[in-house]
Amino acid sequence: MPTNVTAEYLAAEEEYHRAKTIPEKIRALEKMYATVPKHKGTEKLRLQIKRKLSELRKELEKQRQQKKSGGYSIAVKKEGAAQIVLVGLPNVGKSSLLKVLTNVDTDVADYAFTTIEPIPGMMHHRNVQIQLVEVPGLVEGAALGKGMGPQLLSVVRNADAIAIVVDLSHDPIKQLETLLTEFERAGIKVNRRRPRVEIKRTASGGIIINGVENIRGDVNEAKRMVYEERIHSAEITVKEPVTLEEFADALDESLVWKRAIIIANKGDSPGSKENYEKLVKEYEDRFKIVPVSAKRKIQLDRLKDELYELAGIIRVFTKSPGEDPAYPPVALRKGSTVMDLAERIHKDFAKNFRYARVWGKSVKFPGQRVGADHVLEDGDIVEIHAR
Ligand SMILES: Nc1nc2c(ncn2[C@@H]2O[C@H](COP(=O)(O)OP(=O)(O)OP(=O)(O)O)[C@@H](O)[C@H]2O)c(=O)[nH]1
Ligand SMILES: [Mg+2]
Repeated sequence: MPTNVTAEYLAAEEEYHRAKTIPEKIRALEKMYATVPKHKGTEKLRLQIKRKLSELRKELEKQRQQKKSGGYSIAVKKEGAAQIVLVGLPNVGKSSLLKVLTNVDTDVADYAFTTIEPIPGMMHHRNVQIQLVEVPGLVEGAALGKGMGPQLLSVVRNADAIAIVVDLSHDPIKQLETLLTEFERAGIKVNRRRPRVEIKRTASGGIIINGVENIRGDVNEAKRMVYEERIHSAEITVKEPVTLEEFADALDESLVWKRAIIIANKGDSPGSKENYEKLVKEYEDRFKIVPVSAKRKIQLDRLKDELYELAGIIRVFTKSPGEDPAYPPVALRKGSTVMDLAERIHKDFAKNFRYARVWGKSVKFPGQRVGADHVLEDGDIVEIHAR
């Protein structure tokens, strides 16, 4: 135990030892993490706290899965080229946005919890259909079990990207802090890049770490973390400089990494200008912030453009042998494969797939023959050959 910790830290630690429930333990550990001085001498301690937090998060999720009676789930089936969730505190204007961006007619009212289940709607923009899903208002403690919190956050975990909605008639910083805390508690990393550490599990051979020089810290500690994750045989490649904390994040398979923007709504209300400026000052490095008014329909075209960007759409053209590419192109998410395309066109196509020929940025030469796992790029032309 480092001797140079603060009184606040010691109080949090005592709280942790007194804590009985998992949520109480998590809250105490979060305080410990926030109050431990950040320097080399406390690195191990910080890693231990993070590890404990991660374990408790998984335990909480396990308990929830076991309790879930009757298979009740509020998952929203994905439709369109991508699914983006609209999340925020209650009453910030999520339904109002859904109404002006999609064809969905849903209830809007000036009180919290008007919406009590996720509501999907389809946004058409630049010839692409993007699914928007309003997630009922999140509150502090949602991830720790408050209300429907855990189910709501699992809808967020499943989405392709996140649009965080804040209300500019109130302090947006507080709203954002609450939401980011709940995301963190739910293992959702927003606008953080997954550290480039590749883990290939192997049947035998123990742990091999390539690129150890990229680990900014004690390599033995890194190895210990691998064993603690119950990985006994794997080839791990550290492709960029990482701290031990980043290395731990890369190993933690319970984390999800999502792209997000902030929709700053109610830009028409008194005090919104000052609140917007505060928000920009604090968060513009990490988030694209789009000020709008759902009520007065201000800046909605720009918002649609930003949501389209967020969705990470590529368009690919399909063609039959000996013919020109077909129009319109098919919209897919970045990172989609030839098989994703085949599935979108027809399930028989996917089932009877043999190979494809591709022209465009994703291949070395025109008409190159590729397999089902080939990753496509924007503007590619694809000829699928099936039985
Ligand atoms: N001034 C102003 N009010 C807005 C705007 N957008 C929504 N509102 C009002 O804010 C209140 C809440 O709007 P909703 O769209 O129901 O908000 P919500 O986030 O879906 O609320 P819950 O579903 O209860 O969490 C309503 O009274 C809306 O009229 C806006 O751009 N400007
Ligand atoms: Mg609503």
